[in-house]
Amino acid sequence: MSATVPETMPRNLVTETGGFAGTRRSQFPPNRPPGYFSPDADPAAVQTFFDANGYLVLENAFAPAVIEELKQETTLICRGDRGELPEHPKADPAEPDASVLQRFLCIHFPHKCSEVMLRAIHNPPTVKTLTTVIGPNVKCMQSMLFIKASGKPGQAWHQDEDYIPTRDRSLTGAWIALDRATQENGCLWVIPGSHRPGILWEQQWHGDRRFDCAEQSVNFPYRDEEAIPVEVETGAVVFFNGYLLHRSLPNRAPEGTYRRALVNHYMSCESFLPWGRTPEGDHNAHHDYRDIIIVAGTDPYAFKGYTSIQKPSVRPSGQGGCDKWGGQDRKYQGEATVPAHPDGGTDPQAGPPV
Ligand SMILES: O=C(O)CCC(=O)C(=O)O
Repeated sequence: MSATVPETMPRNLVTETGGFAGTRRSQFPPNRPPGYFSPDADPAAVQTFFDANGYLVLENAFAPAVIEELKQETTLICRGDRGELPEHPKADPAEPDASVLQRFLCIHFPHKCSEVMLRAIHNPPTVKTLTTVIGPNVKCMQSMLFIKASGKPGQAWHQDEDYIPTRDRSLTGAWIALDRATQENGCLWVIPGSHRPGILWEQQWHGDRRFDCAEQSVNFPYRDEEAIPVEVETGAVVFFNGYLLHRSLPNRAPEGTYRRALVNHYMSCESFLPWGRTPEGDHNAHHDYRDIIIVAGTDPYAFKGYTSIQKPSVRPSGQGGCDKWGGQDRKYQGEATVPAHPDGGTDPQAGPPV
């Protein structure tokens, strides 16, 4: 924690409750906490809540049949039926789905191999909300498909703009619940209002086995007790600003269950996207990643054209250690040695390999 709190630090948070208590009910309570909206909600109310808190929930954004299709597609992607994934040979047809799904925490860029995942990027209620919170011109640059079977770790506190930098702070995640997300199975936690100072906090290795290999943000002036769980029903979308501090905890639900979520990232078309290394000979200030999809309005930089750089990749779960990704000195709290790492590899939210 830093001693000085920026003047702009929000202290009167709009959110009053700590999310839904209890996780094993068949239904969440009918009275939602603030921040839960329906697709026909007043855009002004949506915008006011999002600007103040940095997140919101859009319930019933995806029809049950579409969620079912996305889940089936998730299984096909994991089995290698939409193309073989790096270091993950196509599954034997005799292997049960449950055993295949257990191998994956998250697959990056699923929309690059799947029409079904690509279509989800254009989901109309999602796009309508994006135009409310971002502006009329919106582009998408990334998708991540979390499978998160029971036993899999979460992601430590972080801000997405640390990984995907916009020039106007417009980065917005749209986190689609393919399964009901609860505290037990590792839902998102957010610190409401933490996006408002517009500061990217220092990042460090966490040394905590509850989390995957991504670093955690530190030295921010908020306490864990200020965080709230964002528990949602299947088909809801959690929108969150790229400066919002958020994390998720491990999935501690009974074995054989999942907390699947498809997360797509969007931003304004007006901003360049200096993501990944600046290409040789280019100026940093001109770097503009163009492997993007326009989902609303117009792109003022359409004259630059578009490209396709990314391919689906598998994010290391961190189970067994993070030495291959973060280096040999990545020790865990209270543990003397770093165990061998079966799935270490690439930076989990890395930019394009330019
Ligand atoms: O789904 C999760 O567990 C974490 C997602 C997340 O942190 C992100 O999309 O930035």
